[in-house]
Amino acid sequence: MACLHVAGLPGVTVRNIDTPDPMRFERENLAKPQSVVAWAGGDKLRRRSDRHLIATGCRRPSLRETMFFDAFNGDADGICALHQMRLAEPAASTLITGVKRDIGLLRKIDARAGDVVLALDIAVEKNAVPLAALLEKGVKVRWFDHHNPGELPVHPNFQASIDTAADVCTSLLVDRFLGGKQRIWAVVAAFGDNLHEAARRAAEPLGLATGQLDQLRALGECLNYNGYGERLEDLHFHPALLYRSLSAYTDPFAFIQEAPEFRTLSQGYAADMALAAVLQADEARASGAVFILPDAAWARRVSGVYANDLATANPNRAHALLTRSPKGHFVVSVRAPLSNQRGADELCRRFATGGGRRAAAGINVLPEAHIPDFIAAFFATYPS
Ligand SMILES: [Mn+2]
Repeated sequence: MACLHVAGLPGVTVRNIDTPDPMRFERENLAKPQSVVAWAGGDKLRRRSDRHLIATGCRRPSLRETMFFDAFNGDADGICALHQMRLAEPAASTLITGVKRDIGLLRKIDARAGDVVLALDIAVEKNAVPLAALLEKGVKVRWFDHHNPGELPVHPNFQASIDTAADVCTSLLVDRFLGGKQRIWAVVAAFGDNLHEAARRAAEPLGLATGQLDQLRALGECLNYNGYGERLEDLHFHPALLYRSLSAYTDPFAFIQEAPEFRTLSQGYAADMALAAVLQADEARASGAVFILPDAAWARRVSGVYANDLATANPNRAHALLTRSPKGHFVVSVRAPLSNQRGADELCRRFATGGGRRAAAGINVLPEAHIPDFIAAFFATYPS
């Protein structure tokens, strides 16, 4: 048994600290702000950021409160997946997100044993190294995703719901997990991921009017549109802020009616799409078309949603959009034909920074000199 005087808390003595070296324990733990600081016998003593000590029952030797980290793709699917989860399981969490293509999010998480990470709509494969480190540290990780995961870790702290079927998105997987409790947000996300049929199928039990479905589609497209850009500065809203604003609404129609974010996004979307509509294909065949977009923020924002639009308008044709980055390379979005949703991931994975899904994939950095190789590979994947 050791006695310990709590630094900075005059008169408070904690007894029964179950540690072989109480002085070291004090040094390492009591100086830390805003953490659980001591665990004494059967009682856990917590120090809130200043001078409150609260005794509570303690079942495990945790020295601080559990922290929750939500790592989510900054597009419609990621945002709506998180919204569904946090409506069902509210928690104060740290948000980790970025532009849609910024999916190496786990390396930004500083978690400790007992903390909980929720990862949504980001590929396991692109986070394999930090994921393994978190699991080994004793962090619990829950994962929902529909991108090609590579090899999945087998670990008692890892729980995954991954389905790469072409008509599934992460929000639909979360919807499955929640038994349809927040279905309407899964519908928004499916529209955002350009899965119109899946969105309408998921919406059937909700008995919505056609006009309402059109509104949900517009919302999904706007949230998705906001995720595209090379840097956060290209975006209208940081995806974490957009999520925070959205998370105040349980009803998407109220968000559409009231939120200034929706107005900004729908106006920006219309303006950017008007600029895209006058682009000519660089190379167009019956089986596929390649567009090259200029180095402009509007082009970086609109490329993904314009690719979806082209795919919907020409369901038998594959599409590739190459957007010039300010750094000189090209960022590539590929959409398989809607009538034959395959090949996009394999095509993109042949290039060093490529990845994605069978129906929709991309390459983050395509050097200009590799454009002819890419175009040849594109038409080899989708021959006339
Ligand atoms: Mn998705």
